[in-house]
Amino acid sequence: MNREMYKDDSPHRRRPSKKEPICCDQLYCDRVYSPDLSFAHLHRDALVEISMVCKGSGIHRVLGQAIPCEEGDIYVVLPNIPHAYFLTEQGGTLEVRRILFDVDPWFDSDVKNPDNTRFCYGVFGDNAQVAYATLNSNSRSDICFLFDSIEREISERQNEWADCVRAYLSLMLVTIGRYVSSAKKNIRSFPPKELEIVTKALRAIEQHFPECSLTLERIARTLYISDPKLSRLFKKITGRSFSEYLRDFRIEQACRLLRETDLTVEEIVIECGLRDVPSFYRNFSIQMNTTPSKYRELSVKKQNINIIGERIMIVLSEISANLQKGKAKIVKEMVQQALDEGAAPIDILNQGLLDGMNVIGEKFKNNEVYVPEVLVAARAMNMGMQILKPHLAESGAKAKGKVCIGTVQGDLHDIGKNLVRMMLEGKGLEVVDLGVDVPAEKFVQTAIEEGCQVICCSALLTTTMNVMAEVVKAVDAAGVRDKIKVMVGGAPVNQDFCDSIGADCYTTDAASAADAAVALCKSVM
Ligand code: B1M
Repeated sequence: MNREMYKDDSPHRRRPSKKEPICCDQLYCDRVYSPDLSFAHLHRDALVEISMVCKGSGIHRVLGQAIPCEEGDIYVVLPNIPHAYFLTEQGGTLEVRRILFDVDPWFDSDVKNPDNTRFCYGVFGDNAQVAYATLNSNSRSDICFLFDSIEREISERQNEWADCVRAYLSLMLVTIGRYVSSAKKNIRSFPPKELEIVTKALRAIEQHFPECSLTLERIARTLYISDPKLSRLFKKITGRSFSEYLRDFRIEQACRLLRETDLTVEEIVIECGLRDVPSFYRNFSIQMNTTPSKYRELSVKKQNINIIGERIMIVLSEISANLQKGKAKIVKEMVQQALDEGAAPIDILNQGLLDGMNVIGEKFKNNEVYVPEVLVAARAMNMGMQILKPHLAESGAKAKGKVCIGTVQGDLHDIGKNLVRMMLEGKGLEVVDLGVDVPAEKFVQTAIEEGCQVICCSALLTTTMNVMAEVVKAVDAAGVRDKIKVMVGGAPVNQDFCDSIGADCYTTDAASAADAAVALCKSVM
């Protein structure tokens, strides 16, 4: 194994920087997030890599061959195999979770020959250098568990952590091995010597692509082989001729510069060692199906969308933080700001207001905050809701129906109930709000008088839940059971309780309560 190459820290061969490699480069584990572009040049010598596509789809280029990769695909790549993940030009996201490990110190006698696959426990059935499979959801969660365990062992480094990592890794290889036999296919294998030659040629392209004078002949000379031999091997292993590969590589770099810099097309042509501007335009449009300027325009747009997305996330987290501090005025302003910046009302509700309220709830439970803090937070939530409410209503589909809602007798909690009411209104239902501390008879009397199809009962206390049973009994007693349905909800309520009292429907949250109410209204109208 080529340790010198492995230690090369040139930008093309950058080592991910999130965590330091451990124990003599034995093992490295990370997650790679790619916001917009390819993360190329991931290959390393002396390391085996296990990678799993956790999100999105893209291209895994292995030895110049493009393999479409998608969520749930898992790859095991042998040392010395140049490979890289790319987003497809449609964009989107691609998240790949990886473990890189050096088998050398673990399997001392076995790995001098990079074609020796014994340490991978039969993953590479037919001497291939890359094995891959698409995992089903069960095996995916097994593998994710193993990734998590390995990451945890590496970061915590408790006693015997290295042995644990080894054990998890072995288990992972065994699990993957089971699936690879039913995999799509394996990349073909090549004799080590041929592979080494082409790998060196590929690396030379990476390092010297800006030089116009880079030719197959020049590389062949440095590798001490004949031009025809290199040309033949190159085509055999990468599936493309040297000149095609070099051209595509340069175009790829040009794309990167178009996305990441303000360089002019003329400057990019020079930076990438391309022949001239007209041939760049020609090749670019053949390969990318668009012009360089349109490509740049589109990627700027995509970046802006990402930036806006990030800004919205910041505003939402500030809404949550300010709500927790009870800063009602600021919350109100920030809800407006989030709307102005294009945030979806439901996201402002869930990721801003409700997120903050949940934190306060947890703290209240743990005696980290007390009633006054909860009250000011609730007030801030209501102020935010004043701004949000009409927008939630707008974003909901209109549906006809009438319901009454209230918090049951003995219970004064109304934040959740108000939220359910707003979502009901958002769905276009007419809502009669009976407030808090509502006796069973009041629910039924109102429903009959107002012509409601559904009674919505909210309870937050275990001591008041039983009033809901009284509501069901009162509806029965009034002889309107077939015309009026009873819905129940609130933190202590669950489906079992709903069934036990004979109510018609239970939902966990305000949004699903609104959907269910619409369906119930339809069923009795
Ligand atoms: Co009270 N409180 N509280 N409290 N309080 C809880 C509920 C509690 C869990 C706190 C705790 O100990 N961890 C606990 C209840 C324990 C239990 O019975 N299991 C509790 C207690 C004990 C009390 C007092 C008894 C405290 C005391 O005085 N010693 C007292 C009771 C007063 C009374 O009601 N008689 C009391 C008082 C108060 C305040 C007045 C200070 C305040 C209420 C302010 C107000 O509502 N205007 C308050 C608050 C704010 C809470 C917590 C912190 C937050 C509740 C809330 O608004 N959550 C709560 C702790 C917690 O939840 N972690 C707690 C946010 C709200 C959006 O969620 O209401 O669950 P929630 O609504 C959800 C879902 O449940 C669902 O949709 C909503 C979200 O999408 N949903 C439905 C609700 N109704 C639905 C109906 C549906 C469908 C879904 O269909 C019809």
